[in-house]
Amino acid sequence: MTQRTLVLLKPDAVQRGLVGEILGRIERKAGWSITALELRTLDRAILEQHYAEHVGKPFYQPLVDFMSSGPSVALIVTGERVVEGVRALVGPTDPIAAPPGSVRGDFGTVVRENLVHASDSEESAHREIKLFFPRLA
Ligand code: IDP
Ligand code: MG
Repeated sequence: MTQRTLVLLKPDAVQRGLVGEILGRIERKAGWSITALELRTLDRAILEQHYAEHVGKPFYQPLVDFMSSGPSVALIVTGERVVEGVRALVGPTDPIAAPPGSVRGDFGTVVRENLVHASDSEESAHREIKLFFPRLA
C-alpha cells in the first residue's frame, strides 16, 4: 500500500545538526523515497492550522513559538505504509518514554523539542501535504 506522509524536522533537529541522521534513517527503509524537501522557517499562520487540534491546551502557544523559532525541514515521504512506518521510526511523543532506536528515543529529552513531526493518519497526511506543499497535493 503506497502512501505519502508529511514530515517536519523541527527547529531543534536542524539547530543540533541532526538532519542528515534523521533523513538517513528514512532513506534506508527499503522502497521509501523523499519526494519533496525544503528548508524553511514556518510561519505562525501555517502552524496555527497545522496544530489546530491542540488550540487551548497549555502547551499550544509555546509549541507554536518553538516551531517558528528557526528553520525546519519539511518533506514528503512516499512508500509502503509510510504513515504508520514513519510514526514508528520517530517514536512516541515523550522522548524519555520513547524506545531507544527511535529518533525521539535516541536524541530527545524534552517533550516539546522532540525533533520530528509525522502525520498520524492518511487523512492527516492529505491535509498536511496540502498545507505545506499545496502544489503537490
Ligand atoms: P505527536 O507529535 O507525537 O503527534 P501531539 O500530541 O500531536 O504529538 O503533540 C504535538 C506536539 O506538541 C508534540 O510533538 C510536542 O512537540 C508538543 N507537545 C505535546 N504534548 C506536550 C506537552 O505535554 N508538553 C509540551 N509539549 C507537548
Ligand atoms: Mg500529533
